[in-house]
Amino acid sequence: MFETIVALATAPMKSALSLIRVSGEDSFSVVSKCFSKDITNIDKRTALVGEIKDGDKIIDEVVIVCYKGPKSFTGEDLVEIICHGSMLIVNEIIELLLSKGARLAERGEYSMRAFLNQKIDLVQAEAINDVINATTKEAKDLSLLALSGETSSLVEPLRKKLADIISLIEVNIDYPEYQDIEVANKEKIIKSADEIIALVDSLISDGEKGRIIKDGVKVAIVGKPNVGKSSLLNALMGEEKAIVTDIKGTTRDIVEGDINLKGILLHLLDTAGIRESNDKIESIGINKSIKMIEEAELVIVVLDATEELSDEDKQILELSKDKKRIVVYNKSDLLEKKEDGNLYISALENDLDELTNKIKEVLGIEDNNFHHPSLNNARQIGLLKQIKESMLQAKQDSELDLSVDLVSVSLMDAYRATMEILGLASDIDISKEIFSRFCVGK
Ligand SMILES: Nc1nc2c(ncn2[C@@H]2O[C@H](COP(=O)(O)OP(=O)(O)OP(=O)(O)O)[C@@H](O)[C@H]2O)c(=O)[nH]1
Ligand SMILES: [Mg+2]
Repeated sequence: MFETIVALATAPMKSALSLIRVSGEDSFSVVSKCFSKDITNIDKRTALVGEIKDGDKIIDEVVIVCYKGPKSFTGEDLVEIICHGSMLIVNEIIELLLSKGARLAERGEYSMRAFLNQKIDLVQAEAINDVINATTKEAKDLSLLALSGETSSLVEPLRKKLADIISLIEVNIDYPEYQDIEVANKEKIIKSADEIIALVDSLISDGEKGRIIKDGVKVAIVGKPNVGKSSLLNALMGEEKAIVTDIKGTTRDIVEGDINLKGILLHLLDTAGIRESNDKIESIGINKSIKMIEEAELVIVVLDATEELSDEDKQILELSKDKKRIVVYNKSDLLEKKEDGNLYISALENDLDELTNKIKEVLGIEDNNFHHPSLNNARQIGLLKQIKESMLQAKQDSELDLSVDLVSVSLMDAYRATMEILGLASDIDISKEIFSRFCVGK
């Protein structure tokens, strides 16, 4: 059992109402000490109107909702106090609760208790923050799927497949005398490893797309001076964010802006035109541009459609050749003849549809990625990659005819990482799976 904690759940500012949450073993008795009614014996979810009082002094008229554990968010007895939204009142109530035996909650402590009391798994706990921090509707919807537990259920088919192959091997090792048990041969292990790797690959791919929807993507706009990079940033943003002139070297520092492109948050970075320069300030800007090519997840290389490809253009194309990138020919409005296969835009005339479609295509985001759950944060994707590594190892060991004991070690690693996604204990009990392989009556 945990200590009783208290914290303001709503924003610390003046508003119509504020909500203070008290959770823990003694929360009903702590609140009873400063509420006009005794709630210590409440045994089901109950809402009450009353006063918070310090002795005889009324601090505020409030509504309280009592949640009897385990039927509460944290799984413990929990009280929500809805008071008037004045910070004076909020502080007085919290101080009073502290004096009656509660302590201030630490960051994330309510969610941690919900996790420790097994009300939610780790994927759901992580989703709470994601829902709060989402900046697009799409990101919020995706995080809600994780909060509801749908995302966690992606783990079960993976766990099941791993448990199946591990138990098959274990049974063969431990009970060689039984004739009626399926044999764990090399072919079977490799086939099963292949299936698991394919499943993990699709989870990683969906996860990476989900991460883009949730966190957005860093897009660097690069090119030599005067090709229209800043004009492109402004056109995409629909505002005059960056300075545009016909003077080469206008942009010297990075200019940033966020846009929501059909549900995908793009962090746009307009950069200084890349060229040889003796100007100290411009050179610093150019170095930053080169760094941005490395840092960005997507690079838009802007060329001037009215000019031949120059050495500077070639240098920029070389610098970005290993990146996910889109090459655009700007100023197409000045062009009489367009060549097949090139992506033309006009930042000046806001002719950008082909580019925006291409961005979505290059990022690989399809409509279903917005609606399907995915294991999409760095921790989850990292564990999926770990599982894949272990499976590749297991497969390789089998192919080399190494002992099944050794293969089993890698499979166990994969199993542990799978459970870790949900934050579940890594001590593995697959005895149920093992014994389910025996005949009835054995
Ligand atoms: N006709 C035409 N002119 C454009 C277009 N895009 C930009 N320009 C012009 O090209 C010039 C340079 O535009 P900028 O957006 O400042 O170019 P930049 O690439 O940011 O230049 P630096 O910051 O110096 O690297 C300006 O005079 C723009 O008006 C376009 O699509 N069509
Ligand atoms: Mg510029």
